[in-house]
Amino acid sequence: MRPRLATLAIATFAAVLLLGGCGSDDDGGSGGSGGEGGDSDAPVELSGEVNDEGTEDATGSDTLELEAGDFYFGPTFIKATPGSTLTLTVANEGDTNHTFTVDDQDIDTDVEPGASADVDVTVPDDGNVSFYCRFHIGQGMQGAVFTGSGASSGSGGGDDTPDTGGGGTPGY
Ligand SMILES: [Cu+2]
Repeated sequence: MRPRLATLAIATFAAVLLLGGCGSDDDGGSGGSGGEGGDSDAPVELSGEVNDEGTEDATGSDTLELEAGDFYFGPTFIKATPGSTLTLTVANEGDTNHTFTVDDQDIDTDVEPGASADVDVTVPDDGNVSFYCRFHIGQGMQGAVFTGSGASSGSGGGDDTPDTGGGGTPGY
């Protein structure tokens, strides 16, 4: 019996030490989720692969020609007037069928090679609308209409303007 008791005591002591040891230093930062596809140029972050053929500013216009190729949309990102309707003429310049598809707006238009089709995209007040080709989204054939509010307004507010207004009297 004696040896066992001693062992137990030691074990308990060790356990206390262990608990005490790791209690305080909580390893904080799960730092840097990193994430995928870090194309920081793109005005809209789309999930998955994106063949970026550039951005076009269509604000001030309500029509735009959109080239659908093998396998991309050009321009890939379209800046549009918030709350407007933008008519895109989707022209298939490629050798295979493509679609212009917007899930939220029930748009799903097939465009054969050499053909073109008009689609009306409702531009939200802010945020963006992503579109894709049903056949080739997995090959990066997608893009987005965006309004500019929200997207890419990252900087802001770094100014160290000294706080004026402190009149001096630390009045209590
Ligand atoms: Cu396609």
